[in-house]
Amino acid sequence: MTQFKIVLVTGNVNKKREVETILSEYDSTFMVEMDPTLRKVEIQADDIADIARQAMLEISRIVKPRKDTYIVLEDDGLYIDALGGFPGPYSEYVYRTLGLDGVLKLMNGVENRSATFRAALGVLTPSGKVELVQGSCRGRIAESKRGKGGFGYDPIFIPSGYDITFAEMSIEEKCKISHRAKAFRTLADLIISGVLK
Ligand code: ITT
Repeated sequence: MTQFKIVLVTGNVNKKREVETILSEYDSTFMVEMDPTLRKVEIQADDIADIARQAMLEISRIVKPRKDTYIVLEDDGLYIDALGGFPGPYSEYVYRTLGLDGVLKLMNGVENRSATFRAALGVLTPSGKVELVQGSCRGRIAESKRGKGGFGYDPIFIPSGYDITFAEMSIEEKCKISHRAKAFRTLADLIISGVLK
């Protein structure tokens, strides 16, 4: 059976750990590695899909496609309904500046705490095409930070159907339902079925 290589373009080792966990569902069909020589250059845009696609187009100019190898980068965003989708494409900047406490402050007294975590994958296929794959996870913003696992916004995001935050879950539990899990499972199925060549 063919083994496919997934080369992640990310500076975030938590993403690699989670992608490995997600793709372990497919036994040893996928091998996951990070390429520290590749950089995700982010344009300013309102849509994480545009950011991911553009960043992969940049990479496709300098990287030679390889047999059975998929180069993948990911742009994520937390979209809070009551804030008109903020921070969305600015999630990384807001995390670094306002931080989780700042986001909780913005949500002080706000009744509608619904939010969606979105992942947009920019993919360079073995035949040199740039494709986009997306996944999302609906949930709500917690009243306070909870849990020690995960990374980023995990301590304040409670996925739908749960009473605990992503940070209170095991990595296996988060990787069953997260935005990343949905996007990477879709990607895996497209690769295995031969749609993404
Ligand atoms: P890259 O090097 O891959 O860009 P990053 O951590 O900067 O890594 P993004 O720009 O895609 O990732 O993510 C935007 C923000 O959302 C950033 O602050 C992340 O920490 C956060 N984030 C992404 N995925 C998350 C997840 O599964 N749980 C919690 N926060 C997440």
